[in-house]
Amino acid sequence: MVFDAIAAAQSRDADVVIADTAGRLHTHTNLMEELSKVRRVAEKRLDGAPHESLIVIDATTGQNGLRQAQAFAQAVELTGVVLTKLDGTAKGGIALAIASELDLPVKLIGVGEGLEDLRPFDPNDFAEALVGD
Ligand SMILES: Nc1nc2c(ncn2[C@@H]2O[C@H](COP(=O)(O)OP(=O)(O)OP(=O)(O)O)[C@@H](O)[C@H]2O)c(=O)[nH]1
Ligand SMILES: [Mg+2]
Repeated sequence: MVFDAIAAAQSRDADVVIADTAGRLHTHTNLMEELSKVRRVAEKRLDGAPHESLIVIDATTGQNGLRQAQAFAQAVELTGVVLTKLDGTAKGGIALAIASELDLPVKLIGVGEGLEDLRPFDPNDFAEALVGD
């Protein structure tokens, strides 16, 4: 499917293809293998693809988020993290563990359910919200 999507995008001269994979538990080996396959298929259709592989982590996730990110990083060579649900009470401290253990940057944050609520990550804002000013 990602193969066809890239082909269609190329024939329409599109700049970006976003492949949104279905959520899965990192403990499900066959589904993690499927994820690696999506990556290999994209690579086969277009040199250098996928240019980004982002894992979406809910800010309310505790230490399990680190294990999730580790397993996903092994399956698909992650390039970054999207940290969602920062509009709730969770401050997203798990991002620190992921950044230090896996050397992965947070690239986007989610602060609500609207399209405009997906925003670039600002390290200063994040640090202030985490420890207070
Ligand atoms: N408040 C808030 N809600 C969010 C945020 N991000 C996602 N949601 C909501 O959480 C719910 C699940 O979001 P999805 O984007 O469907 O989650 P998903 O991980 O793609 O789920 P699957 O594709 O089923 O694995 C939806 O109701 C979203 O609107 C966020 O940053 N803040
Ligand atoms: Mg989804």
